Amino acid sequence: MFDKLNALKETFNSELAKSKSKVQLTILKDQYLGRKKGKITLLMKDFKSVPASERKELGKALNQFKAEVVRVLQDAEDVLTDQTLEQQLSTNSIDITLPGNRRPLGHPHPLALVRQEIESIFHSLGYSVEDGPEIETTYYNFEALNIPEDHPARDEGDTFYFSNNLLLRTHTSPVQIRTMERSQPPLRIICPGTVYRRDNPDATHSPVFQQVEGLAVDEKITFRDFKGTMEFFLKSFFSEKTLVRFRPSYFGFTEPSAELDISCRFCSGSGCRVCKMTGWVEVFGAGMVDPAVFNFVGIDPEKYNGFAFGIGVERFAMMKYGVDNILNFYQNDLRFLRQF
Ligand code: 2NM
Repeated sequence: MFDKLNALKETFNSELAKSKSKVQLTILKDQYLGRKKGKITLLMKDFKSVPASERKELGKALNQFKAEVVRVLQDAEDVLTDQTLEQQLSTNSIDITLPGNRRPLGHPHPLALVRQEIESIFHSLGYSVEDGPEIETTYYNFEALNIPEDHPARDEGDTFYFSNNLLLRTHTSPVQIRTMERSQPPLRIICPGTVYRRDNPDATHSPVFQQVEGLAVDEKITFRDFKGTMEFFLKSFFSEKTLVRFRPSYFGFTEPSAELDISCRFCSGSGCRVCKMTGWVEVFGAGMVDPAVFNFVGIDPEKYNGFAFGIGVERFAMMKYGVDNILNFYQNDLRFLRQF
């Protein structure tokens, strides 16, 4: 028996030396330690035939050899695991000091930037922001604004109608009407939002565009308050040296009404292509709220008055950033958008 054991030790050692892979190690393990036909297992089964005098010593030797085989096979497997890992690291050569791939971070759209700046200036004057529906009734979009039934602004060719009395709002004025209906003065609000008009798209027209309309209602608001607020706003938005001019105009919902011009920012008033050699550029329309509007919303026109204005966000963004085509804001071309 001892001879068999010694012979087995030798063959095991030589076979172990030849095992160069995990698969080979697994086969070797099975050959020696397998539950049914393993060489050591079989030797242990033969134990019964060993004379009693030899049993103790042989048993000890057998157990030692079995433990040795288990340990040596595990060691050999560990060595192979380390080698494989090192090999992978050296051939794949991952440089863990390289910076990671950063996800591109978004940023506000230029129209959002301009809207936020307009909001922030009026916020500093005590105005708050009001919101309302983009689908409106003819009552809120026209009627309550003193725009008569036969006014061209109501025309099907200018307005997107869903039905006789349902439409996409053509300005954010209905938000001001709704606010005046549910609250009494003093009121200082601005209404930013998307509006819709049936215009063919070109360099200065988009059928979908953004407005910030504003409204102040209180006792004894004067035309001077109106002018001062508009001048403060335009100087804050463009620059301190901006000159502001009020030209008489007409809107159904304001009386008197004005178109506001600023001195041309591109030629400082000396005349260029942008201001068509006039030195002035039209920026928006405004006026003192017509008493008829107050009557629609249940505000007493004998006690209160106020002013209102309607700013086109795209127009402001084009002037501020020198953009010559409004459609740039709606084409989502990243080469354009990344500049802001
Ligand atoms: C403009 C010009 C002038 C305006 C008037 C009102 C309201 F609801 F108070 F009557 N909201 N917006 C207004 C006045 C809008 O846009 C060019």
